[in-house]
Amino acid sequence: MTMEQTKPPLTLYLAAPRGFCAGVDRAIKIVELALQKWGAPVYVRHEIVHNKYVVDSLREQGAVFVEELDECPDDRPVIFSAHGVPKSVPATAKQREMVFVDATCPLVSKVHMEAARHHAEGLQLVMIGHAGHPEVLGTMGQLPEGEVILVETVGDVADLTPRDPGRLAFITQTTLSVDDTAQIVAALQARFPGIIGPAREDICYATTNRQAAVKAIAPKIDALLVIGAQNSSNSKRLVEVGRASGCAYSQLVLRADQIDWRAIDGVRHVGVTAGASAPEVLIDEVIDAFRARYDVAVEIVETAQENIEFKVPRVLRETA
Ligand code: 0CH
Ligand code: SF4
Repeated sequence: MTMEQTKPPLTLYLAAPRGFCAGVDRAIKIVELALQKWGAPVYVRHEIVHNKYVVDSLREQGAVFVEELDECPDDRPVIFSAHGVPKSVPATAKQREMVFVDATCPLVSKVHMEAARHHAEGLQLVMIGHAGHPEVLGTMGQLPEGEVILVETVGDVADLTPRDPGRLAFITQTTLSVDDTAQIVAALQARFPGIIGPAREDICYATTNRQAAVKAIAPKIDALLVIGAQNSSNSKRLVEVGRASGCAYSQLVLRADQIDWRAIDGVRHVGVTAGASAPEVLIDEVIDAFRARYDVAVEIVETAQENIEFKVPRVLRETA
């Protein structure tokens, strides 16, 4: 009997869509093109996207990752991450006459513009999001202090003390749980019936699609692996969606070496997906790790097709 025949059978259900979204693709391209155009080092304020593998490979090509602009010299280009930055950051870069490229996802910038529009109409804003997340800091930082109040949970809605309860609008982080956010929006609308906002929320197409795909595979599987980083909000939400959809074992893994094989021993139906910042090469690595241990059948469960692409900023277009 060959080794191949002794491997136990296992079906891997691959969620589609999974992995890179258009905003992540563009942000990584911006760093690569900046390195081509200006040479190393190119500074990047915050992890361009929340994935150590991506960050390490760009670092090898000459990118230098920092948390704040004051860690960058005046005479080297700096890129702002996909999550967006407070208004003060490009303003300071301009003052210092730095070359900078903003890799904020256009769908995050859209929320920034929504916030500015409501503010111009004299409304105070409520932002649904996670405290301390760079996207939340960037979006809240579009407006003066006190103009955006953060709520994280349904419970927070009861504690809100707005300036004028009749003059409110809401916005959201783009990478939240669709279901949890719907509940917070409902609580806001119940307490402030006149509150203005988007049709549902500002969660982007990629986040929505990846969560829907997890819901579709959940009934078929006994374990879910989400490939993504611990600081990746959208990836963590996929783990929660898996659990809420009935998959008791739902785990985030950065790459194959983090899989707890003992925990899934005996499981024959495993779901695999990846957050918007996880590269496909890490998904392949996970599939290969399963193939080394099991006789694997792969089934793709596709719930949507994505063909969105965002252009890189003009300054890098001819380099592209
Ligand atoms: O999910 P978060 O926002 O933590 O970020 P990520 O993992 O880098 O994914 C890309 C989203 C960037 C901004 O929406
Ligand atoms: Fe843009 Fe959505 Fe991707 Fe964030 S997750 S970078 S908002 S497409």
